[in-house]
Amino acid sequence: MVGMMDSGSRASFTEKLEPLLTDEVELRRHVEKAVEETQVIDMHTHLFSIEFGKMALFGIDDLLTYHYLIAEMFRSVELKPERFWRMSKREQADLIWRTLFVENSPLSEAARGIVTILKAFGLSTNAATLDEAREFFATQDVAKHFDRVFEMARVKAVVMTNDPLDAREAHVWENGVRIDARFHAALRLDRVLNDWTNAVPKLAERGYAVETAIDAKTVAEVRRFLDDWITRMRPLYMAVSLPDDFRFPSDDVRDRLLREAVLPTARAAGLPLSLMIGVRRGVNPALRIAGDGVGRADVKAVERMCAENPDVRFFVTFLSRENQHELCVAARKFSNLMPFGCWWFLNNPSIVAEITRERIELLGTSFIAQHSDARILEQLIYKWKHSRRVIADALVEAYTRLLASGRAVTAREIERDVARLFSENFRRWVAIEGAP
Ligand code: RAT
Ligand code: ZN
Repeated sequence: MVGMMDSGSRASFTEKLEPLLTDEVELRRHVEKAVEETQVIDMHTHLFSIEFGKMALFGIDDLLTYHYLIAEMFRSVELKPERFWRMSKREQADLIWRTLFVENSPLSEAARGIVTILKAFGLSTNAATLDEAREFFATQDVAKHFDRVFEMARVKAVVMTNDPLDAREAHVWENGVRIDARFHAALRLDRVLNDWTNAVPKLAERGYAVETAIDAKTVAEVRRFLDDWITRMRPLYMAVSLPDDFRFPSDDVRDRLLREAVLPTARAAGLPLSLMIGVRRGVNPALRIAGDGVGRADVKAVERMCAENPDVRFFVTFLSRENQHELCVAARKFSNLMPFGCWWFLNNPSIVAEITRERIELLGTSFIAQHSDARILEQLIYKWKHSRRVIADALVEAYTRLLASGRAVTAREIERDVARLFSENFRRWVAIEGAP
């Protein structure tokens, strides 16, 4: 209990009927409830809806062969990567289970995530084999299972990562298949912006007259490509992951494509651009998808981009812990910059706790607290459960400090704040149903 508050003798903007939460235990209870119950819009995942067929991953074998776990497995077993890649998915999952869950305690965040999922479905968390889990996932009605997972995770919508140059994916879009309304598209530009030489023949195959050397015609054709896919996918934003040495401005192809094709398209279509910065692809190529690393990047690149393009909105996340504070400061300077999520190697309780606290201290509630990056459906359960726990603690701490300074909040204010962090800050920036 922190002192007595002036609860309304003078005119107050907090509604008369809403009690001020002046008791710390009550305050915690309300924050935990709001964080627990508020539905999220998960603004960056690699999930696909059922309509995408085999690209929609779910079940124990996909969960265990998640690349975060593959990387961890290699630390505890003597096995050449080439041998691992020759194994079937089922064999890989068995090996990962044995290595990380039977022969070792699943203490890492990604391993504990599996435990959280198994527990959520009432499955054994310490079985010697995967028989029970396999039987469970194999006997679920897929559509009902998707609904159930969304409900369990309290996720109302997810944003996919959509690569128009992926033939399997393009096929679904081009056939005009009606996609589950909970799955929104994001137009991913990695191939075009990070691998232009290889993108050129792919674009040419699809009827776009582009050349490796960028000229006016090529720029116009890239814009036509983007426009066609915006019409087809109706993405909520365009996105790209960028290396740690990303600079802006810069004297390279990416800079020209950004300036002459991507940014003008973002402006014309009113689409935000999402920048995910600091990944070092293929640090250990033998590990394939599990072989990427991290590097500290230059936040000034984002500041310059935001300054030069005040009419474009940027969602930004950095992969390096060292860049987080600077990102918060940059966001204070540019209202067209929205920091989001604790990405990939940062999505661990200790780091989410730190980043969320520094964001609250510097930005209040004007950021997007988290995204899941889920690749396999049921990961929504663990990633959101774990994040909610840590975000709730950070908020309790912030409100308690505020209370000690002399300002109590109401339950409704807490709900409003959590809604901003979990969906509204995103919703306001994209053309999602219900957006202003
Ligand atoms: O977190 C991940 O799963 C990474 O492999 C990447 O996909 C990353 O999130 C990205 O979107 O590039
Ligand atoms: Zn991702």
